[in-house]
Amino acid sequence: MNKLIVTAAICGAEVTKEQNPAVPYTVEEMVREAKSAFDAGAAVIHVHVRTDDGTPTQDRERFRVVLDAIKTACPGVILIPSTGGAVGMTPEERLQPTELFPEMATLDCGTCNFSDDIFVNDMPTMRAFGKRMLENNIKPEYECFEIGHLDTILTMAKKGLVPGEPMQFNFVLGVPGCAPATVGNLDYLVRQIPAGSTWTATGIGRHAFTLAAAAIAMGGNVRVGFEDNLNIARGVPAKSNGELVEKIVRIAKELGRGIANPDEAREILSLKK
Ligand code: KMH
Ligand code: ZN
Repeated sequence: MNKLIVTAAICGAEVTKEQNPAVPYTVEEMVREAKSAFDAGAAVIHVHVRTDDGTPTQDRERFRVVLDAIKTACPGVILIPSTGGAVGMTPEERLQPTELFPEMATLDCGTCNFSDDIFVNDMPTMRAFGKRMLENNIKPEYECFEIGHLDTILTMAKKGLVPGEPMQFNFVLGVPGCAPATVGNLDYLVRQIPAGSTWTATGIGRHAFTLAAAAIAMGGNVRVGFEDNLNIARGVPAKSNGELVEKIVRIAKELGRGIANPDEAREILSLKK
């Protein structure tokens, strides 16, 4: 089994300081949270950005400042800026971080309910995002919230509309309104992906650590962080993203999985050095 790649989704677009005071908004807070996760063993940071008052934004210059600051604080770390942004943003708004030529970025694989909202990723949007990633030589992390999302993106890859193999999938399970975070669902999805692909599991809320434990045992990779889960245990707010990553590292060590550093993660993800 490959070493485990741990991704920290440090901020997200929906969670707030009211829910957990450690949720980062400012550049300094973003760096603090990224570094806590990196020092604990995260090789990858999934980045959303906010204005200082916490409002989600996809502003290219805000991304530039935050990504540069995290790179300085966390040498070698792999950064995956979000092209999902927050529900309600336009595709053009969401695509801004791709203008910075990151080595990876998320590409969301279909429309779905998202709690009380609808997260729109219709076919024209996905084609535009695929085209941009092909043009800018960006490796997508394919975010699948639903079973059908995987089939959609595999069909697009076959047609050359999005970057193809080796593909990296993130199965985000447990978003209210989407596929539940069960081991059965994860197993079903993993069985459909092409040989040579890599995958990550993200369990939302109270499912974060159970789904992570299953993914670690199955040979996949794990994402945790405030975007997905604010608590270190039921009813106990995590002090930092680093504390969430530390728990994953402990579980992995107990199960005999080593932790990939950024160089090893680049190798596993077939990224250019
Ligand atoms: N904020 C969610 C609506 C992504 O980063 O690509 C979408 C999201 C996915 O977080
Ligand atoms: Zn995200």
